[in-house]
Amino acid sequence: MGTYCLSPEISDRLAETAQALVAPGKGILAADESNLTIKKRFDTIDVASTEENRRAYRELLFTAPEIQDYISGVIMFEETLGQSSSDGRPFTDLLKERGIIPGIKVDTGLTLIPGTREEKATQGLDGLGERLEGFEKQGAGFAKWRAVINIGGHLPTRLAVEINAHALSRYAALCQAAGLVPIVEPEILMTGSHDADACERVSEWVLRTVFSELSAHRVFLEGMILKPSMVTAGDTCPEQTDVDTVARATLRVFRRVVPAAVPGIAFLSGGQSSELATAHLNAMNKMGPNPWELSFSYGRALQEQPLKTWQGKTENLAAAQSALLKRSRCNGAARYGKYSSGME
Ligand code: 5MM
Repeated sequence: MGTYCLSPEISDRLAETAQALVAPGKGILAADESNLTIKKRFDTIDVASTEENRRAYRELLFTAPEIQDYISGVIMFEETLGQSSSDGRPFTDLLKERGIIPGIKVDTGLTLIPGTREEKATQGLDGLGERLEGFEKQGAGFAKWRAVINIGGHLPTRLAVEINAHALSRYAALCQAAGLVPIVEPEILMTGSHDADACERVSEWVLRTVFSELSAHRVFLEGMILKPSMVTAGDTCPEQTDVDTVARATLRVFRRVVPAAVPGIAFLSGGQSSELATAHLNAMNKMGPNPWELSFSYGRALQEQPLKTWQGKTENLAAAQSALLKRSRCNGAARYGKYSSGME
């Protein structure tokens, strides 16, 4: 009964897709900014967040030459999943033709957990089963749901950890029933003055709770991807840790808690600089062998440079695409522990 109630066809497909997402040398481009978030990003380059500008920017990313050598999948926002390139090709088809798996963010954002000090739960479970079936028909091969945990004072509370682990697991089980690989993203925010030890303790606790709930919800581990944050000090902590210390602490936690049946761990960048996110991934892969693939699913750490280069101007398109290719190539090398600052 290795796959619970999934048919062999579905479980084989899930395992195959999960493995393809963390194929050697490749990782995931997180381009699933909601309209509120992409507006914040566009504000930094003085570009209006119109539907056409959002579409044009995503087209720039998805058509960047050669990225298919380093990018296995792209996570999109619902609006983007239904959009097409300027020559009329649906983004889902365009990506598939390039050998890149289209993915979809299915959570609908955060809401305050009553009775807590600003802790959040992720919304989107109502009607999710039907929505997932629709996304699968639209061409998505995987989905993503992000839970957010804060460290600081008495946070996180047990309530916040349990609510979030439960929702992630309900989502993951629903995805697999619809034939989509769930990316399970419990993000422990870097915001705050906590030290790396506090992050390590909370990371272990959160991940243990998540895997216990995933098991209770009969999630097929071979058909999922974990998307966690790394073990770092908070962004305003006076004692920042060096690259090897981050890599060692992160691996210590994951080796204790993440079952070897999970095919891959694809880290988020969480506000780290592009170069540091690459260096951390590289250090962890150098410290292998590990039981799972260690990969990336970066948003800002892949897009910051292309966005800055683009500035909303057609004449900057090729340069912006080169910037994305460069970051993708650096992270592709980090998948083998072969990145060096000289590549910058
Ligand atoms: C694109 O950012 C995602 C969340 O967007 P919304 O807040 O608009 O829903 C986020 O889940 C992202 O996919 C991951 O955190 C990875 O992005 P970073 O920038 O942390 O690598």
